[in-house]
Amino acid sequence: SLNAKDKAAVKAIWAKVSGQKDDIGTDAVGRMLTVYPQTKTYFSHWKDHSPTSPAVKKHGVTVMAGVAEAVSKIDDLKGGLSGLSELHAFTLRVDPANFKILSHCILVVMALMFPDEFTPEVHVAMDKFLAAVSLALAEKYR
Ligand code: ZNH
Repeated sequence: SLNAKDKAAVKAIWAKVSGQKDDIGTDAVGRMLTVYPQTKTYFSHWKDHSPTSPAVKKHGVTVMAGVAEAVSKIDDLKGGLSGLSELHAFTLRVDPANFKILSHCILVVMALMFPDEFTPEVHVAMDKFLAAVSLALAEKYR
């Protein structure tokens, strides 16, 4: 799980990138739908799944608002994200395997957008953080 050093590294990189979180989210969701097209099934009501579509942008903004909330609740992700976990488990019925896929896309986009900041230390801390977020989001599934 996340140690004090990981948490500090996540907070530090988030302070640098959060101003561009909407762009990170849009690119990450666009890549998720393009690279892993099976993820489109959850968004079958959208007219356009291309990376530049307004629906992709809107959902990118939404997802990164969730990530921002997770950073603010980094000391209690399971408690802090329990409502979001219930939504994904019972209402949206998203297969939790997809959390890993989106996490991967977020990491790729951060590395591309912030190549100098994305050191191996930041990489491992963000990877552990997104895995912990995914675990917290999967908490309510049964
Ligand atoms: Zn999710 C929604 C977050 C992943 C699918 N999301 C959502 C929201 C949020 C989130 C915040 C909103 C809520 C409300 O409204 O209340 N997600 C999130 C996060 C993550 C996620 C943080 C990780 C990291 N999701 C995901 C995935 C998927 C999804 C992977 C699939 C694939 N979500 C979803 C959907 C929705 C959501 C479908 C709904 C949308 C609409 O309605 O529009």
